[in-house]
Amino acid sequence: GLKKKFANNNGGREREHHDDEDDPDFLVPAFPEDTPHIPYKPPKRPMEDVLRRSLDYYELMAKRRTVRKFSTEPIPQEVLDNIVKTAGTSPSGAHTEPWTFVVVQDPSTKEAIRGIVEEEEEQNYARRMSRQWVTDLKPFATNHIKPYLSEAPALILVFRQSYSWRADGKKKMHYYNEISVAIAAGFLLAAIQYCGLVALTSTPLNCNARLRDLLSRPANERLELLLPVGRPHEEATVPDLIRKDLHEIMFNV
Ligand code: IYR
Repeated sequence: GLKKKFANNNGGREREHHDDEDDPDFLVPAFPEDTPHIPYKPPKRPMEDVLRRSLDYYELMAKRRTVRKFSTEPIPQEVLDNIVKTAGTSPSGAHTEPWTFVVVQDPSTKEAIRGIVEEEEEQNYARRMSRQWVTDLKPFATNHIKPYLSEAPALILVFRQSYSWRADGKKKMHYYNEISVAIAAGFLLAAIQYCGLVALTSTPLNCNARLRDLLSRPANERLELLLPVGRPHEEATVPDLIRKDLHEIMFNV
């Protein structure tokens, strides 16, 4: 019952109450209930600095574009480490951190991924996507042939964990895992833009099972995004898109 709910406040690291283990009502938090709360004092910037930084960051992010033709120039491992670390700073439901980033630089694995994605995308374009959907993609000049999957120096595959297993063997629920991974993907794209690289935000339809198997990911993980990352090819072009105006996306009350 309730009185037992938080009887063990050590987060299950040590289990003294062995009698309670079989009791389905015996609950302990996923991490310690006695986690200390510590002061948080980020530097207090003058408001004119806040204004300038808000504009600077907007201008940087407004230059981000999805690129579909990549240079093969390798990315230093440390850069990949840093952008994935940045993605890992994202907020998540109950701090469950429900993401896994698989970074593929190995040429034969990239080829294998390309083979799987091209095979599935051929079916997608031919049958699985609606004719309206395929028509809506015409301005983007995409098709099932994906040279960037072998040419980009790195592919970052973003997996979403809907649950995980605690050290004490209990199933750990990942609350809000979808939005948590979506936010982390936003952090990753922003990190890629800030450091001066480019990416293609792709969502390979129907590739989850085959890519999960190829990369030996467990059953609690699902592929959400596949991001080729690198420098743009010298001949890369992008469609001349226009973004919505502020008054179309913002309403002040
Ligand atoms: N996944 C396919 C199709 C595709 C779908 C959308 I929505 C896009 O914005 C772009 C492509 C592909 O990668 O070609």
